[in-house]
Amino acid sequence: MALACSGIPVQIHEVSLKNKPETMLALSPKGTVPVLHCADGKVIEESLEIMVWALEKNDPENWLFGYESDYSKQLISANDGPFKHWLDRYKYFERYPELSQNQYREQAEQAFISQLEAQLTKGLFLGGDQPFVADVAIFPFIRQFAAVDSAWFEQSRWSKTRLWLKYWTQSELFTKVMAISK
Ligand SMILES: N[C@@H](CCC(=O)N[C@@H](CS)C(=O)NCC(=O)O)C(=O)O
Repeated sequence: MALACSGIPVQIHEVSLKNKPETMLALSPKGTVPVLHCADGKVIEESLEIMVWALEKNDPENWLFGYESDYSKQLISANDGPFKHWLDRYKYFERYPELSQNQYREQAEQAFISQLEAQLTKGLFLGGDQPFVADVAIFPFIRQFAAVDSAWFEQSRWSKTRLWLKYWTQSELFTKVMAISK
């Protein structure tokens, strides 16, 4: 979405994580996606860095506003760290029999969803009334969280988070990039 928003043309190569192409591993031995191979040969192998790289070149929606703040960093690291940890267990609870699926969900709610909800009660987006890069970096993970049990999510107490998620998943940009990547 950040690449599309910035208008930078990219070629997308979908890869199978079970059979990673040699060309990808040669560029980025750590073997995770996404990997961006820039025209000047530079390789960027962290999604957030790809977003910032693109937006630093062209940021028509001003998504980088507030990005350097401690709040923004805390939010993104809470997503990438504790929330992702509990989300994986909530999604794949069969692999982690120590707790029940509901207990994993509760951990994810406590670790992060409650913070998002409090924030989204103050403004429509995580940074206030305008979207910024953290909204775009985080919502795909909340989409995954919601999709584990959408009937539960729809009736949960997280009404502001639900609205915010709907905004992003129904946005023109998301619809466009999902169609491109199919
Ligand atoms: N912090 C990295 C995480 C990348 C990541 O872990 N991607 C997953 C897919 S969503 C992956 O490539 N996993 C490697 C594998 O499953 O072998 C980023 O944001 O780019």
